[in-house]
Amino acid sequence: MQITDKEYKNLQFKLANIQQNAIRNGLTFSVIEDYELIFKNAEKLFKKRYNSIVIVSVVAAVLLSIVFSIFTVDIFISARCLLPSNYLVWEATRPLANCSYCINVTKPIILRNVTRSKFDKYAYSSKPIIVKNAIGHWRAVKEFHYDMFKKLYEDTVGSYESLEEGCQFLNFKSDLFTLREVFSMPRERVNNDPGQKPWYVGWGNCHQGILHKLRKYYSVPNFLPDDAEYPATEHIFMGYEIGAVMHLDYIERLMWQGQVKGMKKWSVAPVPECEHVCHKFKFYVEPLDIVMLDTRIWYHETTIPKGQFSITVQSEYG
Ligand SMILES: O=C(O)CCC(=O)C(=O)O
Ligand SMILES: [Fe+2]
Repeated sequence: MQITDKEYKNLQFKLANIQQNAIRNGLTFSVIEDYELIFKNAEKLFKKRYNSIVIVSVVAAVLLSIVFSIFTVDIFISARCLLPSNYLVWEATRPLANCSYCINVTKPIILRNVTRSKFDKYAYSSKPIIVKNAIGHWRAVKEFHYDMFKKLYEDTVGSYESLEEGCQFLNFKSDLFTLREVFSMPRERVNNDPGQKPWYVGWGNCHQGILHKLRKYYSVPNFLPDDAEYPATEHIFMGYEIGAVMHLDYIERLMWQGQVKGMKKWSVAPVPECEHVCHKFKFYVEPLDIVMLDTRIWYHETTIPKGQFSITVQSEYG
């Protein structure tokens, strides 16, 4: 049972009155002591209530900080906005992984000259895979540049608007919040000249006109399984140094990524329930490689080595 401040004050006032009347009417101290006992009990009740206020405040503070951390984690972790709005809740409630996908895996499987039938046994293994020299035939390798994307977006009506209407723009840790800002940077920053802040961004090519044009520069790897399904759009990631912080992706399929330009360092780690049997490790993806990773169960973080400018085309299969 708890009493309010007001009730406590009232009780105190009434008890004080009774006590004074009692003394005035010549009542003995033992009766007064009884009243004092009631007082003390009332005080205890008040303290109890005070304690519960403290407990409630502490719980509220903890909850608020969780909400705050979820919010900030959301900002920093979102590698693709396909993530749930509440990353920590999703991570805490996702089904536990069967660790066979990472047992004895300490580096990616390296494949060369891969055909669909050769790739078949790896396709859904969820093991990290690099296919070397897989995109040398893409026009993107020669023609993807910052200026090429800038021109394409500036010349296409509704291109920027498509990114404001549900298409994904990811600034990772850069201070650039729209593609318009990315394509308005001073030349020194574009080139990451000494003293400039490095930048790294990604976006979905959802505008139909842009998608149609960009798909002429690359193609879905032809060794992916016959029956695989693909999303309706791809993502472009480009920039210097920064990369993505450690995260899991909330996506439907496995990830593939063509490394069009520059090198990218990947740090991957198993999910916590597999940490006792699996290991984290790092690897580099070189220009013309395709990397495949089940980003739903491999934590991953990326960085672009200093001096490199990375451009990748990224999508999913499954
Ligand atoms: O390529 C990157 O820098 C990050 C990619 C990523 O997080 C992903 O493909 O899921
Ligand atoms: Fe990711």
